[in-house]
Amino acid sequence: MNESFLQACRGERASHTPVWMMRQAGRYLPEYQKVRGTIPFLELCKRPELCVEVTLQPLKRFDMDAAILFSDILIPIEAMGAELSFHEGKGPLIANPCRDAEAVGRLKVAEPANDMPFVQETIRLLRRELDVPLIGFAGAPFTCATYLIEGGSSKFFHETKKMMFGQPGLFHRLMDKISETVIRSLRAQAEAGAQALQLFDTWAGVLAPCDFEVFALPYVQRIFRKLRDLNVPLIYFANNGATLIDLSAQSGAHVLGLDWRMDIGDAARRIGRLAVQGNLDPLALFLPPDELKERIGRLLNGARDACGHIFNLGHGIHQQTPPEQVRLAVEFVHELSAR
Ligand code: 1CP
Repeated sequence: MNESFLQACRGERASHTPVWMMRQAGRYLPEYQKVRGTIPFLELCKRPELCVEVTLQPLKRFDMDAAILFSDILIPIEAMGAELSFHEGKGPLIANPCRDAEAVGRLKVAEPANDMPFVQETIRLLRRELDVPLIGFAGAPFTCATYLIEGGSSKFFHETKKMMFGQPGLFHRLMDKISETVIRSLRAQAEAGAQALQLFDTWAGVLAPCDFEVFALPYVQRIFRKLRDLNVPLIYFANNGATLIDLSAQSGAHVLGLDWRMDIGDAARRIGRLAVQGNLDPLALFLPPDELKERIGRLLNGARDACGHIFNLGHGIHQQTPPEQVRLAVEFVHELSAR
């Protein structure tokens, strides 16, 4: 078993800086497109043998140091009672957005063993195949809440903020239910064999720090507090989170994921004993190889004093990324960080 990822999460020195990439299984790979050509996305997420195949696709091509479960942050949302569908080019849609007390009351706290058993089954199957650690994940409560309240993706988060500011009590009740679902989902994933857990807070960056502190962070803290006993690394990724970094450092995570907008060395100095994960601009994968290598070298150097560094992108891989560039980036990280 290649332990470099888990070592870096614990702040231990590994033989090289471990690397994986957000959305490493996905639409930039022709073999993923081939599977997707036969089945809609949401159905794919519910077929363990296909989720295993898709999770393994990037690991067959590239020397990644960790695998991430193929699933989606909206799976537990559907399990709570959201009428979820995905539309080509439009992203997720929820037919019954959750905007009043009745709707919040109707949502249930999901029970992973009954409501999403395919996730745990995928993990059990994957663990038999993998020789790198497997990362499980969930959406952070605020990010999940935006999808539930807006009814899909959003640009201005009008409905979310209307509830947050206008009916804070109701918003907190919704966050309670989501958080309990996330806790159960992540616990079930770890019990099935996930060796690290990441919370994706994709939309945290649309909040002012004062609102993040009141409406989002306490739930992240609760989730990590309740999962500490699992003894697996806990990773918090707040996208567009440069202004939230000092607060994020109080989340209870062992590792902070960073987007590319912040300097990794500055972030590492500010967060002290936590490990960092990140943070190459995903579009840097389009650079000519020599410039890509130079940039990766600078990033590794910037993170040299961090208490553990896991190399990653600052957000998900873009669909148009040439797979060959991903292979090169992984090679450069390993070559330049070999100790
Ligand atoms: O058409 C397709 O094939 C679907 C594309 C796709 C894929 C490959 C979606 C739809 N989700 C996924 C997989 C996925 N999603 C993974 C596992 C794969 C991996 O990382 O290797 C993970 C971890 C996610 C998590 C996820 N889903 C997030 C958080 C991370 C992030 O990118 O910020 C979010 C916000 C989603 C929601 C989602 N899923 C898919 C879409 C189109 C969206 C909406 C994004 C938006 O609102 O803009």
